[in-house]
Amino acid sequence: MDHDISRRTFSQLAGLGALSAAMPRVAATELEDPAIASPGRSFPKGFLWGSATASYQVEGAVNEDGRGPSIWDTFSHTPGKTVDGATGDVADDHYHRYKQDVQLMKALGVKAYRFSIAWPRVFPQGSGSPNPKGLDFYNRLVDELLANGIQPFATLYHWDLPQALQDDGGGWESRNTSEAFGHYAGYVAQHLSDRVKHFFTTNEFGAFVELGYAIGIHAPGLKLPPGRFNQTRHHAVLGHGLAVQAIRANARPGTKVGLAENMTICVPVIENDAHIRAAERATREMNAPYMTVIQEGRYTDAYLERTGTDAPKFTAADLKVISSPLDFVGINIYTPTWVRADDSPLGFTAVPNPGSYPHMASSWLTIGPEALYWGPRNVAKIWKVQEIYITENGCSSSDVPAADGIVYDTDRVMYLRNYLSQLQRATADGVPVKGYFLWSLMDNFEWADGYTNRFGLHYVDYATQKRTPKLSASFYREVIARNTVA
Ligand code: PNW
Repeated sequence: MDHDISRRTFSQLAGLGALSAAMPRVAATELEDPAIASPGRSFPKGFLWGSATASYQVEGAVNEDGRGPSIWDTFSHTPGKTVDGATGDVADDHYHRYKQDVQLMKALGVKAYRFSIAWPRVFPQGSGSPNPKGLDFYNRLVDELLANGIQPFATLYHWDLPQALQDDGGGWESRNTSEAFGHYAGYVAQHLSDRVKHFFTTNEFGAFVELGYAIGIHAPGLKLPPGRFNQTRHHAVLGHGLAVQAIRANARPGTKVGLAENMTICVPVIENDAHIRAAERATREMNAPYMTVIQEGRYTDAYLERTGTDAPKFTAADLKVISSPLDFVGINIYTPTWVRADDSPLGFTAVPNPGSYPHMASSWLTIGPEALYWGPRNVAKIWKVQEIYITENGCSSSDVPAADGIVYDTDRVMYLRNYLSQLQRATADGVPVKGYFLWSLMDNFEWADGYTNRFGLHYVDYATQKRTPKLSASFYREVIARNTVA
């Protein structure tokens, strides 16, 4: 009888406990050490591990210290717009508990924290007089982070537009908002850049413009006709460019600026030359209204043809502002878009997911670890970007605390391990990814989904505001400590 079969038969008869007691131990050096300390799974020295949140999703304290209303206050308080009528009025009460939350980060071992600044705290009306008490919260937060050895990475716009700007001219539909954004960005850079060395202008054009102004499921809840919508897209990227210029004009030397964009991540269906080239072509075309115009300073011919008489109106000067050079690019990556080569004029087709395609708790969050390889790889290849951060990656899970109070989110650990393996592959291939921000530090207000979809490494009991680390927090702590896929 084969030796291995005899072991299995023995284990069936005797049970695993008896097996482990009876069988000779395999030498640790043969099996365990290579798996644990495998240099092939390590990240480059100095790789920056971080976590991320956003103001309206965690802060609460919406009426404190002179904060003005944002479009998300208005939208979430409108009946029927969020699951269970949830709002960010309290959220994680991070505004008052930020010191405790910095300790959560410290326990994880993260060296960087990506947070966002609420525009209506700093300029309650969007423009005009600043509110120093609003900015003070971020002064306190930044000081607390630095005192704990954590680098602050600040996002200037994570969707909480001052309501006054929406009321006056339709928010991002109006060029006034782009200009007000530039002004606000310059003001913040002037006051924080002595300590904040990395700024992101906007978070996810591909979400706030599309979902807010065309699909209507995010604030301000509009479904604009195509011409007005494409003009809104244009004003959003223009706002980004004005902010880049204002930060450069007002910040201390050495301050770096970029953006955090949820690009469509085009992944070749098969890793061969034809499909890899198709995914590169698709990356430019499928991101034409945002990342491509920012990188190339022009809208692609196909985008202008596709939009026809509804194309945005713009000047050459606008394009120059929009494509102001950046120091780094942040990419938020959750899901892949599978792409194949074909004979169409553009030479690619996006392949729809079959009905059986797996997803995490949020139905949009389809699984494809390869996105974390091809996303940064294509950005580096196509636009010669030298410094890339993964500014968001993570997933929702139907987290339920076990009897011992811990959430054993094995599905999130599975998701993260597989995605990080592909990110490690990218760094090993020389793709210049410098850091990774896991979304999210803790469960929080998940926009229209309210508090139903949890993305945190820490479970938040919203009745008590107690934070409890999940299994995934232990996993991430180990990844960081060993700088390898654990
Ligand atoms: C991002 N989609 O949003 C945001 O930057 C975060 O604020 C958010 O909490 C996180 O991802 C998780 O959702 C997205 O429908 C929202 O494809 C929706 C989509 C993608 C990203």
